Amino acid sequence: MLLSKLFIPITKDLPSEAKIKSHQLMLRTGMIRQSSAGIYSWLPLGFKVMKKIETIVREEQNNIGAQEMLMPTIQSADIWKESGRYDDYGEEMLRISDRQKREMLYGPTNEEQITDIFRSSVKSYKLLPQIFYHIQWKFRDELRPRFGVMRCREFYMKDAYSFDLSEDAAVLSYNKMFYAYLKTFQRLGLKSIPMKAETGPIGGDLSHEFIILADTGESKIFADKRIFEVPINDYKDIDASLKKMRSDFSKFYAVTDDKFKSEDFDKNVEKNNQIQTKGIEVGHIFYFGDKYSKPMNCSVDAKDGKKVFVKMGSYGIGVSRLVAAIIEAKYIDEKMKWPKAVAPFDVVIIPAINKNDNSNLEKARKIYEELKGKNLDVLLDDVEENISNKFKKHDLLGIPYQIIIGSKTTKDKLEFKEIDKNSEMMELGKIIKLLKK
Ligand code: 5CA
Repeated sequence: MLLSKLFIPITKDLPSEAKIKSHQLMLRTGMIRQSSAGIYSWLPLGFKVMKKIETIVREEQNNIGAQEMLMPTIQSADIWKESGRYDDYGEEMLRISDRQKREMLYGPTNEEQITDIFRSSVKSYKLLPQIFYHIQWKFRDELRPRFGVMRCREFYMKDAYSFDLSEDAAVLSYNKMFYAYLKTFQRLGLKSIPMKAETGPIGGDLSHEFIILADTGESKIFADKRIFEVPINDYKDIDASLKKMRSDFSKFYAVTDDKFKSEDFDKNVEKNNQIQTKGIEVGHIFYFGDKYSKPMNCSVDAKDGKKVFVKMGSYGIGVSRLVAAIIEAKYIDEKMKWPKAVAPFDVVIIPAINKNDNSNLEKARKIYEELKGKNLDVLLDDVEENISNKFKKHDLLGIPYQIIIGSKTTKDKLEFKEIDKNSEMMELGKIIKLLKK
């Protein structure tokens, strides 16, 4: 992509409404634009990063056998009345009526809708277990939307739902998802910690929040610091090892403020292992048994012919929130630093362009074509602008690698720079190898 053709409306001014770094940087680099309170448009750069995150989320869901589908954003109020949540959900739910005066709503989550789909087509235990997921926009009329896409009203979520015959089987589905979450956040370059959590309006009694550390996080966390060292091994689909992995994490105390009791903290964690810090909730998983299947009469025939209400869990990842969360976790000073897996581009080529001499730009174009031919996602900064302004701009954009074409360039070596390191002179072949790694 040529920078001259790319729509990145970078602004110099610090947006006054933005209180945290990710919100400031996302506005300054034109990743998002507010359309009304807590509702954002995703401009090309922001959208590209979000799509890369979505792909990783999808791959890890597919990897544990979850099946992708797509449910609508607008739901009928009837199913929510059946589950009993229509009144309970309160003002966070955006209620709409259609031209026939039918009560509709913009879905804040999809437990009712998936239960309705499931009960109308699955009648036998033979079709269990099942895990479905979709990646879809949600709307929650938050009282105080804030911090940009971190806590907004319209947001993009991966939500998955599991259906099992027994509680034991359901816990296995829960463990699979627990593992998929750890893997997903690891691939995104994040260290996530599963913490025991309250279930809130989703319900149930088994729940974990996945938190990443960041000073600006809204969740207060209290943990045994050894939980940060628990390894995430590659588990095959074996029940026992998944169970072991969850129990490896469970050995160490880690809770958010709503579950925190100082006497428990002191009893379970030695003073020198205690940490109190802040984090961002990027995912949340729940097991709630028959909370929805019972009132919505979603049952299957078991082997002995008896009707059994299916045991369900639900599992969310804030895909749009992750864009901001990654910035919060990674930025250094004023500089954005995208992990390679989700960076908007693999590398940017920055030629020093002089009004009377096109030779650097010509060289840069050749390298650009060569890198594109190697399937790299390359940005060429072909804008005629002072080189120091260019560097400032690219510090802001945070593309992990830069190739600088200027006075240091020789016949066979180019100036190559990893974003927060010193540059070194390198042959193009070696650069390509490094970028492809
Ligand atoms: N039904 C369950 C699981 S599918 C559920 O809705 N869980 S949740 O309420 O915890 O949301 C899942 C994830 O969505 C959260 O972990 C968070 O990352 C993201 N999220 C929730 N509310 C918002 C919001 N207002 N703005 C941005 N992201 C949000």
